[in-house]
Amino acid sequence: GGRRSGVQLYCELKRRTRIQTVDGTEEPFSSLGWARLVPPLPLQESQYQSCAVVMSAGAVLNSSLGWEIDSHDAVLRFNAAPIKGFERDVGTKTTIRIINSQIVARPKHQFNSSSLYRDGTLLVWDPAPYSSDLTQWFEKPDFDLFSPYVQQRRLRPEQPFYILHPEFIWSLWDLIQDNTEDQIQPNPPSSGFTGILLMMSLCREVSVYEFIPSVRRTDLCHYYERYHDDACTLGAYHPLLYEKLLIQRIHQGHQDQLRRGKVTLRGFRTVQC
Ligand code: NCC
Repeated sequence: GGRRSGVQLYCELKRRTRIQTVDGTEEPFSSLGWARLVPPLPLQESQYQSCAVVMSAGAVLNSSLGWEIDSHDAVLRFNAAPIKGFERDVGTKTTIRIINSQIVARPKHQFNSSSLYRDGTLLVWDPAPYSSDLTQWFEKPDFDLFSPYVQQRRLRPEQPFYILHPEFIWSLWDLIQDNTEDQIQPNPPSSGFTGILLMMSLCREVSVYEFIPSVRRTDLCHYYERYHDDACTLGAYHPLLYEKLLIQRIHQGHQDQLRRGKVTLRGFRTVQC
């Protein structure tokens, strides 16, 4: 895959991005009665006007972006990223939270009891092997997300909670590889990239904060933790650097917006290709 214009790239992303969740229609989930376990309203049917995607990067600290983030109709956050104590920089609203399977499986995150995971819609994903069948994945996920998922659905059926389909995750990886000159590592895209494409599908307009590093760029990994590692921003396991290069190419705003840490993207619904 060679380098193409921003418009061509955008249109390819639009054409190939199809949100898919585990909906209980496929084995082994159909036999287990998951069609009645998953939320009745498909995720794909949510629609928003303006959306903010808030990355967890350390460079969010002292950004004073909170008011701007809150001015969007929907706000997407990731994993264990908190609001409390950081309102000035990250805002106060959470509409959707994407978590990886470590969050639901590892005791240290206290998924069942922590108030972090009570608000809004939850989406969990697990790095299933590329093109593995769902039964193999169900029997041997990277981190066991299935039992906590079932438990949570029974405990709090009113909170929309979905499992992102591995085919959706890997179709995004294919998109990155097909638009990158280098061979990228066969690891799934980061939660951040998945979240951006998800919101481009659900929203008319998307503001992404601190995915493309701003002038505040730092080796502080997360705004909420004293842990320093440049790999958080540039990528080690995830093809993060390549994800960032793609998103930068479809940015709609000015160059100085990028320096402030903001990428503006049009929702797929608003663009005719
Ligand atoms: O760090 P993480 O992601 O939770 O961050 C969410 C998304 O924000 C973007 N990001 C983050 C930090 C940074 N300095 N720059 C950034 O651009 C990325 O797009 C990132 O996806 C994940 O993707 O799920 C990840 O999760 C963590 C970790 O599992 C969770 O935080 C739970 O503790 C991963 N770290 C480890 O497993 C050690 C990380 O690799 C990816």
